[in-house]
Amino acid sequence: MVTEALAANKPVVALESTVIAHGLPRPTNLELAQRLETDLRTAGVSPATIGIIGGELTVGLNDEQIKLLAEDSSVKKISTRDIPVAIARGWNGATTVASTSWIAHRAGIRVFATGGIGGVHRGVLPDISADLPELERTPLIVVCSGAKIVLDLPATREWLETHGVTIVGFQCDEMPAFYSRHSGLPVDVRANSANEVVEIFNAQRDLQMDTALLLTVPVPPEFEVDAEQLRRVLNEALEKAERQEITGRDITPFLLAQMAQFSDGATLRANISLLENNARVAGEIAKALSDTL
Ligand code: PSU
Ligand code: MN
Repeated sequence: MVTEALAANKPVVALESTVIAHGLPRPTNLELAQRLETDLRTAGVSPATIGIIGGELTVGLNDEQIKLLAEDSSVKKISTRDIPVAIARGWNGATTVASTSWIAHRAGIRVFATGGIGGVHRGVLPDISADLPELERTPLIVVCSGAKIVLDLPATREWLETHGVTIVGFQCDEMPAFYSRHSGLPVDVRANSANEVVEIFNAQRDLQMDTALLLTVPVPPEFEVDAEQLRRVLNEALEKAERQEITGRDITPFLLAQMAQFSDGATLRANISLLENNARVAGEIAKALSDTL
């Protein structure tokens, strides 16, 4: 179905699966994954949730495959470096922003919706998500609510600037900070409509630039987490991660789960709301883009 929609230049939006398998608690994760797909279909857009099933890159997971990734705890978190291993070993894997982008672009998809991208982590050991270099070399529109609040946001913003990734604020001037609408960091340009976003993306393509266009959309105001509460639960989560020496691919899921617990679900509600909203905006962009093809 995704292949047919792409061949006919119909709107398609890619969705990642790490957020389903490792970013949200059960059973919320499965409900959300299904709702994102239903909402996109209702809006006249083909959803393409991406993951790895039995060692096969799968663009447009079916209901049963989404259920598997949501419920089976042996499912691995697959970033770009893990793709060849997952293929060779026949694994089931959930794909991150980095690996989803890599796969989506090669399938001919142009628009991808997620929650918050990875970036430069806080702390002394340089830990930089593979999401960033993938944004540098993959010509996609990535719709997100900025980088995850657990990261070093100024350093992440600088990295994107150095590597030539254009950050477009969707109806905002400030880069959102995932659960918060504010980071104090500017976007490169504001776009007030889907058409304005598409114009910039098409200019990048005409120039044969291979960088992604990072479109940042703030969390809907009614679900934004209060700044003081956010600071408190983030510090608690960071301290706990340090005490338990959590590192590498485990750190992001750990911090998100801890914050949801410490905030009595406030960060989880924000996460769900921004994922739904970003998918909706991505659908609008995909429709505007397919009108220009
Ligand atoms: N957005 C969310 N929840 C998540 C993620 C994004 O709302 O769990 C995932 C994405 O898949 C992203 C990954 O690529 O976290 C980043 O992990 P790391 O920092 O290990 O690269
Ligand atoms: Mn890392």
